[in-house]
Amino acid sequence: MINHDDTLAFSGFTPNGNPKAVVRELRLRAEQMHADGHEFKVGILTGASSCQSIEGDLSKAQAIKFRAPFSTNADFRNHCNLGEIDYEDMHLGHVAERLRRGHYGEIDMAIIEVSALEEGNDECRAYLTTAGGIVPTIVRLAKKIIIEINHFHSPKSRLLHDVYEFEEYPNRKPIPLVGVCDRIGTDYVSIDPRKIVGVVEVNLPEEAREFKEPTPELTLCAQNVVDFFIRDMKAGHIPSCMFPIQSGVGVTGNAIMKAIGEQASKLPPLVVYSEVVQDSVVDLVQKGTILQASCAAMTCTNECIQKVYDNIDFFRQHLVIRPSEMANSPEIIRRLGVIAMNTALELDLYGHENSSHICGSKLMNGIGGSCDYERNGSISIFYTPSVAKGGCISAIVPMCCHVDSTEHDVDVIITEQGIADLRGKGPIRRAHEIIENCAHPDYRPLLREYLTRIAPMGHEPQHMRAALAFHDTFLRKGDMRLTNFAEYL
Ligand code: 0RQ
Repeated sequence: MINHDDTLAFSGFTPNGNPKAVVRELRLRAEQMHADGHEFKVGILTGASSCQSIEGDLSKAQAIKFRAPFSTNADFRNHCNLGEIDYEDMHLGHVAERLRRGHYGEIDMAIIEVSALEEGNDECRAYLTTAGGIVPTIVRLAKKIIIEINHFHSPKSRLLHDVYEFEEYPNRKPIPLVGVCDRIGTDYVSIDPRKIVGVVEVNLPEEAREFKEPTPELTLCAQNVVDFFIRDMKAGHIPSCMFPIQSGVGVTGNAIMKAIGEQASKLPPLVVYSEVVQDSVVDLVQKGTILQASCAAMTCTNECIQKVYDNIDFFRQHLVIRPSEMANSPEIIRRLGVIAMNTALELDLYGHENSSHICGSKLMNGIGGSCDYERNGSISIFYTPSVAKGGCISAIVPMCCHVDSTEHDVDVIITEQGIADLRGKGPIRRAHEIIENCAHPDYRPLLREYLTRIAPMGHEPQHMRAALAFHDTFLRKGDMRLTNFAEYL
């Protein structure tokens, strides 16, 4: 039923909630087709990143033609950087809308994972598992649908979901969500039974990620995040009840949330409005440190997911899973005053941020939902350790080699060195704040030299040959500390 050149859309958001069985068979079919001398490549759309079976194994099988909107998979990254895959790195909050408006063409097949399916003549009700993603939209638009009923998930997962699809322009109404755990939709996704061409019953765990333990640098970053909250509350910028917080996916985001939890006695009870909740947030919800959490996916380990199912009567009162266009909606993020916190690969002297490309060309992951939140949050924070690769890379550079969030969308930068508060400051004051508070001491002399001697003129000074000297030196000599600006003058 799946053919070369088809566009496939999957349930899931991050490695959770993805279908697992059909995609594994699809990879075998692709390999067989290639061995028989036939072309076989498909387009793949998901809510966010997905799992090894979808984007890792299919890219290794050279079976992906097009992919959107996000990936965190190392194999996918490698094949993308070989130029084999047409990858649109796209704001997650925009994907459902782009689908409705036809920018990805027709969806030939939607493949979705559910914990239960209620069949009816005119409507089937599908109960989602650990993610909301883009499912309401893809099942409505797809020509055909395959459903995987995965008995690994408790049918009680339905109690976590709030399914709601936005109306399309010009008829869109205000989205009536005013509280983090409000529910404005249904607990099921409605499916036209005439489109269902297959139902597969499986019992397969999530291809979930394990997280590394926080490094001392990340623990210091988290301490600085807490100090920033306390400072801003004292200054009256953040109300004493706090704003809801968002934290990005990944090792750093998980470690920061865990460490914030450990410092929780210094803060009022927290509320999370984010696209993902990871193990750290679920643990904090259970402890009562986090009162409410809303997300598009539980990006959690299998043990953590089972814990949620085992305590569903508790978690259903504190945790809601939504479609990604809702979780990442600018309207809601702005209304709730969410504090956005995401991880940067690098930031420049004026606050431009890069989280997606290394040395200008090589894809890391993508922007995911980071810009949905950073652009629309009440406070936009990026954190990162000040150096990477044993100190050979500085996270603070004269000019970013690729920009994801611009200086206009970055309020605060936090590293293990300290906090740079960019609000209310022009470019030069920003640059001093970033160098003195966030750059690693090994790089401060070089950055000061760049700002005062190399690029001293203009409103936002940059020297067009030396601006990327850190990156060029890293590519040539493997260590940004060896930068010699004289070579670029
Ligand atoms: O590599 O471990 O080999 O030394 O980058 O990656 O440790 O996996 O950390 O999971 O927090 O990822 C920005 C990629 C961080 C992620 C990024 C190297 C460093 C290390 C770091 P090693 P880890 P994380 C919304 C949020 C964009 C999307 C987003 C990301 C590895 O957070 O994809 O925010 N963000 N989504 O050594 C070269 C540099 C580097 C560098 C670090 N400047 N150059 N390598 N590294 N800085 C959620 C959703 O969208 C669902």
